This record gives sequence, structure tokens and C-alpha cells, in this order.
Amino acid sequence: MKYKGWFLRAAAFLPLALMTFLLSGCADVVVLNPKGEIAKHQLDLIYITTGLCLIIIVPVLILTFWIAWKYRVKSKKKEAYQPEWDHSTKLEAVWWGVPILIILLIAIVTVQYSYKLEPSKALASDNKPITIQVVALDWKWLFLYPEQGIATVNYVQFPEKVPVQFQLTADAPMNSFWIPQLGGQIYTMSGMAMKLHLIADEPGDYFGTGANFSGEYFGKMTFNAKATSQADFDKWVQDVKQSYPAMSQEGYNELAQPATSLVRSFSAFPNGMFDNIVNKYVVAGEGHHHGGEAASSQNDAAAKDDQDTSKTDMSGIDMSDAGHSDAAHQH
Ligand SMILES: [Cu+2]
Repeated sequence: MKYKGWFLRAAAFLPLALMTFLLSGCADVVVLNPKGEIAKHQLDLIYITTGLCLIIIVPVLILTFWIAWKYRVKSKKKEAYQPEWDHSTKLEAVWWGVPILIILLIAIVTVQYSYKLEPSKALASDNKPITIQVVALDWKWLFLYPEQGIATVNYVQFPEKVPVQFQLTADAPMNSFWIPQLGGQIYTMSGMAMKLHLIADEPGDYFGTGANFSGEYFGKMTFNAKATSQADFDKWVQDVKQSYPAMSQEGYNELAQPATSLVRSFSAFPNGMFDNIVNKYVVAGEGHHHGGEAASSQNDAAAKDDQDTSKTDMSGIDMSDAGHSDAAHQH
């Protein structure tokens, strides 16, 4: 067959082209360039599932071209013609069996990783974790450092190789906190305190963003997550303490108004600010309420409705019971 060489070359070209396309993008696609333990495991999962899917996709693509070529009208060779043929147990077993096995494998692996990478689970490390509280505002990110007493807007810094325990809430529409090179996103919701543990394996500037559309300037809700040495982090904290004004409650109220913001730093913030923001949306004895519901629940009947609605709303979203420990609300 004189086309055989050409055909083999074409068949080999396909996966090669795919690989070139995928690998050339690695430097730019942040999720393929992880810099932390969590993101690395998540990348493993991406590779495993992609690999499993390729077991189906590659043969199907090759067969598509091969069959189109083999049975083309202008073929000089007469291909077998079997008009009475209607069943092949072998083939049925292959094209039902293989996908079923692959879906089973993907399900098993995904469930394992989901437990392993549960966001509220503390990370094993010799270093003591640092806590950073995150408030999603309209359209900016506020970071509070309860141990250091400082606050920042649209910028977060932490030491490398130290587990960071993020506590997250929103004082604005729901959003989703995401530093792709360090790990997957987690939702920020008013009236809730979610937890997310991440770690940076090396110093660097990592892109951070909101992964959930939240209105007009949602696209400006990006921030730089900077991992530095412990010494540089301590120095930075001292610098912020000495060089920037303190945030007052009035200052916060102003900051919380819908508007974009540049990077800002504050040498102090009011005590218990994070809990106050979370509890603002919690009505005593009535479970949790997300933004806007608190006001309508003055009325008893309305409050009951709200509670029921929020229960249903949350079932698919609430990722961790631990997320409730700080907030005075239950589902
Ligand atoms: Cu909730």
C-alpha cells in the first residue's frame, strides 16, 4: 500500500501536535505551574483524568480519520462489504466496557482526592500555621492578619513553607477566592466563615483573583499573593505597622462601599472585625442568613421562609462543617 507511510506519519502527527500544544502553554497556564503542595496534588488529578480520557479520545480520533480514508469513494482497493452484519459482542464489550471502566476509575480517584484535599483540613508542616482572614468586598479583597494586627487590600503576603489558614467571608455578593498556583478556589459568602489551607513551597508572586462573577468591576478583583522568607515577612509586617494609618470602623464602612481599590495597607484594624462581619448576617437563634436576608427577617414569618430557603441554597455549596466554627450559625 503506497499510502501507508503517509498515513502513519499523519497518525503520529496528531498526538505530537496535541503534546506540543499542551506543553508549550505550561509556563502561561497557571494551574499547570503549581507552587504549593495543594496545587501540585490538584495538578496530579488533572493529569490523571486527562490521561484516562485520552484512552478514549486518541483511538476515536485516529479511527475517525482511518475509516474515512479506508472507505473513501476513490479508493482503488475494494474494501469488504457486509450489508448483513449487525452485531459484534467483542466490539460492544470494548466500546461499552472501556468507558465504564474509565468513568469508574475517574470517580474513585476524584473521591479520594476530594477527601485528601478537603480545604478545611490543616496541612502537615513543621512550621506553625499563620491565619489570614479574607473579606470579599464590592470589588476588592480585604485581608486581615489577626496575629500581626495589620490589614491589606488587594495584596496578601505570607511566609513560604508556612501553612496559611485562610478564613473567608463576604460583606458583599458571594465571590470565590482563588490563587491558582497554590490551590483551588473556595466560595466566600456573607454570614459564613469558610476555611482554606494553602502553602507556598517557594517564594514568589502569585496571581490571585475572584472566580465567581459578582458584578460590574468583578474583573478588577485581582490581587498579588506574595510568598517571602519568614524574615522578609516579619520585616514587611513591621514596615506596615510603622508606615501606614490604622483602619477605623468608619474607614472600613467606607472601604466596603462598592468601588474598586488600589493596593492599600493598614497598621491596625478594630478588634474582632472578621467575626463582626460574619455575624452581621446572622440573626440570633435563626440559623444563618446570607447577605440581604438579615434585614427581611425582622418579620417572623419571613425569617422562617428565609431559613428554609437558605438551607436548600447551601446544600450544594457548603464545603465544610469546620467553616462554621467561628460563625454563630448552623445549617
Ligand atoms: Cu451558608
